Amino acid sequence: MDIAHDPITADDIPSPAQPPLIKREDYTPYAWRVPETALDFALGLDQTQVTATLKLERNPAGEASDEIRLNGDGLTADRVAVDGANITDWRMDGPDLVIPLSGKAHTVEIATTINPRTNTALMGLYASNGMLCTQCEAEGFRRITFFPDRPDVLSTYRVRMSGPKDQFPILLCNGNNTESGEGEDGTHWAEWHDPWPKPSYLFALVAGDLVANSASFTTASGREVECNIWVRAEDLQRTGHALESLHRSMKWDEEVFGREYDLDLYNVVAVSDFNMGAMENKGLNVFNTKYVLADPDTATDADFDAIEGVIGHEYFHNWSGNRITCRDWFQLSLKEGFTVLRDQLFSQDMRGEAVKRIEDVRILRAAQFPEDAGPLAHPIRPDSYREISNFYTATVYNKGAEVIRMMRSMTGAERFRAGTDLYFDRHDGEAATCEDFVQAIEAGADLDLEQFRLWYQQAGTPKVSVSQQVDGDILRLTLTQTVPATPGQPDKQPMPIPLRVAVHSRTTDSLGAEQLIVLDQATQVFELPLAGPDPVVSINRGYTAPVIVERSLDNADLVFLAAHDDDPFARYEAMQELAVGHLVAAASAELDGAALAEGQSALVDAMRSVVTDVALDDSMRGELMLLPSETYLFEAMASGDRKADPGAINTAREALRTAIGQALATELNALHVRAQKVDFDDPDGRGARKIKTQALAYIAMSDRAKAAAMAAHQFDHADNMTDRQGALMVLCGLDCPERGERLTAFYDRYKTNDLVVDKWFTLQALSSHPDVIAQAKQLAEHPDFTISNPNRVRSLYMAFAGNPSAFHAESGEGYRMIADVILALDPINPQTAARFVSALGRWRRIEPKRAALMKAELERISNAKNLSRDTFEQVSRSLEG
Ligand code: 0A1
Ligand code: ZN
Repeated sequence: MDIAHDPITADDIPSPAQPPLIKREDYTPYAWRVPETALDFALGLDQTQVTATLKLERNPAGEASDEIRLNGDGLTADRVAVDGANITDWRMDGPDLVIPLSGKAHTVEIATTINPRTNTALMGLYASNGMLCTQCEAEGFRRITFFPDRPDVLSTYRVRMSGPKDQFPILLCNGNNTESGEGEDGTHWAEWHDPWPKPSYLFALVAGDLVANSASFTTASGREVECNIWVRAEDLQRTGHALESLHRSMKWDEEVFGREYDLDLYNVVAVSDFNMGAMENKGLNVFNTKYVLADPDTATDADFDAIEGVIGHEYFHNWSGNRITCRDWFQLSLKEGFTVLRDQLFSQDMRGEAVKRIEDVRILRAAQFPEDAGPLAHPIRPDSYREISNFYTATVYNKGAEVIRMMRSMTGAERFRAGTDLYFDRHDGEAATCEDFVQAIEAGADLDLEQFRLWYQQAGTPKVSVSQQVDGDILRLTLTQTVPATPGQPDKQPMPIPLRVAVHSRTTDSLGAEQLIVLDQATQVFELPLAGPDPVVSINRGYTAPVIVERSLDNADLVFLAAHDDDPFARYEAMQELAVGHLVAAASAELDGAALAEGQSALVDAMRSVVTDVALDDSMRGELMLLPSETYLFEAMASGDRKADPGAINTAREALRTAIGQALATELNALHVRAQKVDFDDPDGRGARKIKTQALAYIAMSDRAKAAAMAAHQFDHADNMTDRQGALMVLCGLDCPERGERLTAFYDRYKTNDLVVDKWFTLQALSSHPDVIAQAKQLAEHPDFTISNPNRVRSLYMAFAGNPSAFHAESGEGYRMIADVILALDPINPQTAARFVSALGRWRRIEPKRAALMKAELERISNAKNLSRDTFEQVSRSLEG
């Protein structure tokens, strides 16, 4: 099944200002194969000389031609040789090198010179903190040397690297270190060989002054793998958790997916300048320090969890991504969606399923739902792009994972495993497509996915509306699905939506048995057995489908589900539904005084049972205590003709938090006191830390002075970062002397630790303090602020853009600040700059006054000269009709 495309669109008409649109349907195999690649690097921070030797053979599947096109980006060739003889009849076509080449097989040698120090885009070979490292996904390798820089050209690499030994004592590359030695004038060299054919995006090289935390792992078949976490010497004592997480990931993948590691060496290097979280280069992962370094004094429980998740993610890519890679970048979700699912299942097994599932759904709703409802919406397998970096999105990653999770929900874990086994068997060593994956699951797990393929084609979050009717001892559940129109896709077809459901009885307190139903038509009626009178339907339990369920349940039914449902996710969901219903109605001025009071009191009752339920584990309690975020409420409010009103949502949400804080003052105080007594190492310590800050945040809504004193006390006596940061977060929202004092104390204590200084910026940029805009402006002038480090930029400006009361300030000042940062960052680091555009891109769903201000900022950016391809694409999509 395919979605109809217009025969010709404005996108097809080339314009000098528009980077070309690359289309999935235009895929053709490359004309040459590159079975072997040899690279020689003479390393220097200001000048690195690269000599690439490519063994080439005709690809029988490729088109015949009498030349070869090698991708480049900002390169010039110092020398080109074919079969050992220098040639001069090569030409440049834009950034690419084109060499006349006929016949069947040749060796091409190309020399280039690059300057890592001036590489501020952090793609290709660049300098970070005096070391050299690479980032090649998606198209960074072409900034190092001319090459067919596309994922379907697989090659084995032999690499020689040399450089000054004092500056770069450690020389790392993919695969195994085959030889090393000393050179002249204080240089040394190392040779590396990676036996596994790989695409260029998985190439990596690191040279620097690093030390390793090492421990070997014995695989299921008894092979020893040396695992190293490489960092700067001062960070060594904060690498234990990453190393343990790596070992846990290796074991888990053997046990759960039957996948064993395939080299004798696994290196992870932490770098402070990195555009994303981490990168799965074969045998040499490069990580943002944020996802490696942790100890209880400097990292929160959430940081520890994120490290475990990202270490797992990159490790799992060794099979889902490296052994089987993508045919082209439209297939990105093949490796990313599947690997996110694998890392989610891993973390569920390590930390408990319920809380992890709630966290993942929260991320999906916060990051992916707005994307799917806005101008940047795209299917998990996009149809076109101008800059592939813009498609490393929550849709490709997180919705991609949900789509594969649905397959697993429909088959059960065992059959799903048979499907993934077949996928790994069939496609090992290949560059595959999403269609290959679907076919393997169909055959291996015995599941018909014909209609399910629509999930790969159609963008937009489906809505499922629910109505029910009792007929004797059965309940007729009528479900209707609609998939909203998205850019380029006005009409949608119904998709299979697997939903775990149960029918409970409120009056008899009995819980119905769970079953899986699959809604695959526009409207469908399901007959379900009743468990007793007053049926209450629990639907999408465990969040089996990434959809929005629309129904109007009585508050009493929702309170019942929140307190009694046997599915923990359903309890959480009922709490959220109760809060969303109330807050959207309140923000839309649909409630009179009595209705407002009734809604608040239902939520206060539900929250009371959450706060006081002794049977509830604190980690789960912490989830249930969280109200839906303002961003999620915007999505819920912006429906049909109704626009989101950030000011009204903020007012309604703050009023509800105040009501909860006031009504439950005693219970919240007791909760905080109890949690404060739990020791750090206690098995219940994590849960206690989570709820203590939640309790403080509510107390701050009703008694600011008391909360300030309690938070200052928590801060002063904290023996870990979770408590310290939690207390400081609460203080940051208050206008009190304790705020400034503790912010200074925090900075003074951690000023030499970049990751903690990032937290210090974030806490202030995220705060609900009335002067947050002025404070953020001041922070941009702080000596520790630099626009060239992505972590630091995100710590201030991503946090600010995610702070609704700051970003959506009525004056438009928040929008202006984000547009200014995009314009300032674009020439330095376009990839990171473009990531800020989506915040402004939501203008169509916001009330008219703010929408006009947001749009004006997008227009200001689009009028700027020499915009990068990255920012150009995001801004133009955001402005298009
Ligand atoms: N494949 C990596 C993500 C990644 C993508 C692009 C990058 O370029 C800056 C870096 C990392 C992952 O999924 O972890
Ligand atoms: Zn990934």
